[in-house]
Amino acid sequence: MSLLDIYVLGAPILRQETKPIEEITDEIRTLVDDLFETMYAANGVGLAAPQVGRSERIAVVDVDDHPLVLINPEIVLVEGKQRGEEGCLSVPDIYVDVERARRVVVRALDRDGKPFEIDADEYLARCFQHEIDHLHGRLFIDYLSFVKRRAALAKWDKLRKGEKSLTRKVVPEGAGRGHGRNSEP
Ligand code: K1U
Ligand code: ZN
Repeated sequence: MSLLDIYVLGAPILRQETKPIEEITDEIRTLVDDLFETMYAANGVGLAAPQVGRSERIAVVDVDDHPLVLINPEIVLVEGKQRGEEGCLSVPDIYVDVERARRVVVRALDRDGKPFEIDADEYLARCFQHEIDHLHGRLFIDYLSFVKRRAALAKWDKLRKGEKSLTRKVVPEGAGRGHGRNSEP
């Protein structure tokens, strides 16, 4: 398994449509394993293939110690609304309130290519919507009003301090401070 670099806001791959998976090969299973390893090391609850520079329609999610692989996922039912805070491993240290559906039903293939459906609400539903958006080139900041989006982008530019690289290395726990809400100042 490998720890992959994460592409950050500004990388064209984050705005591209992904390609559906036709066949689950060993290469796809390796990508799934690498996505999990990278997501856990980055303290995330989800990660989608474009975030590691790949164009396959695959995401992984782990909310409450329940790892899930989503291959070619589709949202087949949406219901209600919820508002809550979101972060993104491709836009580290920016947290904003986003309105999402409260409940979604997602249809996908698992890592063996077996179809399944999952009915999710609240935080898991939010996570699915965030990850499936990544697979269609959408980012959480796209849901902000003009003013809030401009403020988020100004903060991002300030945090970047002229950094040119469109990828970031994930520093595993214990090897550095890392990113995230609970990181030390
Ligand atoms: O796709 C990603 O960028 C991962 C992202 C998913 C996500 C976060 C919050 C709401 C919906 C979807 C993250 O995991 S960012 C990390 C984060 O904000 C977080 C990590 C652990 C617990 C709570 C939040
Ligand atoms: Zn994200």
